[in-house]
Amino acid sequence: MTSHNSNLLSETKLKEIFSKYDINKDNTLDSSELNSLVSDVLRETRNLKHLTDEDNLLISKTVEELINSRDSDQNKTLDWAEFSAYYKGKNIIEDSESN
Ligand SMILES: [Ca+2]
Ligand SMILES: [Ca+2]
Repeated sequence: MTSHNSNLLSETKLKEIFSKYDINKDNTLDSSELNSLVSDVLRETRNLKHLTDEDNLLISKTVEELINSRDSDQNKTLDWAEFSAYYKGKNIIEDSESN
């Protein structure tokens, strides 16, 4: 049994998340794809069933900030390199202690 003190997901798992939310499979996450990712993360981490207007506002703000700060090539989407750099810099997803 191995336990990690770090909350970081493995790169494999992170890649799974990336492709799961990459709905149109263009290998980048656009703002609407990021929106559903951030929504799910928020729901999971706060154990929410429904998101309030306030939550949705927070989500779109987060997505906007994400793109503004992490979109190095400024094409308004986050590719894998941009996304993983973001994740490593700022832990948005907590490890769910899955076995
Ligand atoms: Ca996409
Ligand atoms: Ca980009």
